[in-house]
Amino acid sequence: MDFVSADGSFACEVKNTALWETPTGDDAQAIREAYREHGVLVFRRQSLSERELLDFGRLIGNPSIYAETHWLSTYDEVIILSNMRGQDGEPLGGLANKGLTWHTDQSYYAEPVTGCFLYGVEVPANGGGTRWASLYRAYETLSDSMKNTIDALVGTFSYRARAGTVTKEDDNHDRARRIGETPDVKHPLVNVNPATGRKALYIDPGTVVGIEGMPQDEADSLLDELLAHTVRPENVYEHDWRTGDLVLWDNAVALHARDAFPNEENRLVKRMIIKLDPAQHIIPPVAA
Ligand SMILES: O=C(O)CCC(=O)C(=O)O
Repeated sequence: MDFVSADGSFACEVKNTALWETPTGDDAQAIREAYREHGVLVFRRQSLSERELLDFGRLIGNPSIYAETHWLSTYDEVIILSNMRGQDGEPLGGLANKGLTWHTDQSYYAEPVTGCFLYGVEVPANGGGTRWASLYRAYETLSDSMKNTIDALVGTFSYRARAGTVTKEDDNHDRARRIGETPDVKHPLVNVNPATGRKALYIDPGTVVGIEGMPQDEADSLLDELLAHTVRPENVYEHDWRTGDLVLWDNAVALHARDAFPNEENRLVKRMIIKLDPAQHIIPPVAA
């Protein structure tokens, strides 16, 4: 196995792997460490059944069940994101427009499941790429005075804000119930990796609706400034999907966004969320 920078970015590409044979021993450990260190790992051109995807997921953490159960694939842990429809005309999976803007997953929960896999099964020739921005690098490249300003700040993370207006279609998929069951939660805007001591920014545009003790207009402009700093091109990895690509990321240390693609093109990716080891990874804590 070789670990190299993906496209000169912070993300790490793991070369010379055949993940259908689940890595063991030193190889497994090297993958876990690279994942912890870089936050985004790229494996090009794999050929994985859902069973093999799940087995690889278990090497990284505990594959978990996603809230959107109507997007399920064969295994409860694997969901389908797609614009395609089956022979019965029904959608094969979900494709949220909200994915088009920078975000991180599950920040609105008290205990977010932070690991995530995307596996490309059918990908468009044009568009439909995915971008990641490192929240470690974002923090590390802030000025000392900005670090001092934000080190102890706490944000309010809101599922209601993230979910937006509940439409009738969403209602059918239980979104209104989920909004009711997911109260706003407070997380620090800066978290520390328990194993390495490395600090990462924790922002989620569209979900963080305020900062404790700060007037709304100041909070809004600080959050805008932090986002602009985070997604500067030198801090972003842009993945141009090819069939069989697998990308793993840690939602506590990276933002992501999908690019649009033409309606007439097909895109189907399989997604799995993974509960990560709290001794090795940042699990955003609830702020007191
Ligand atoms: O489909 C993609 O490329 C990104 C999906 C996404 O935004 C997500 O899984 O949260």
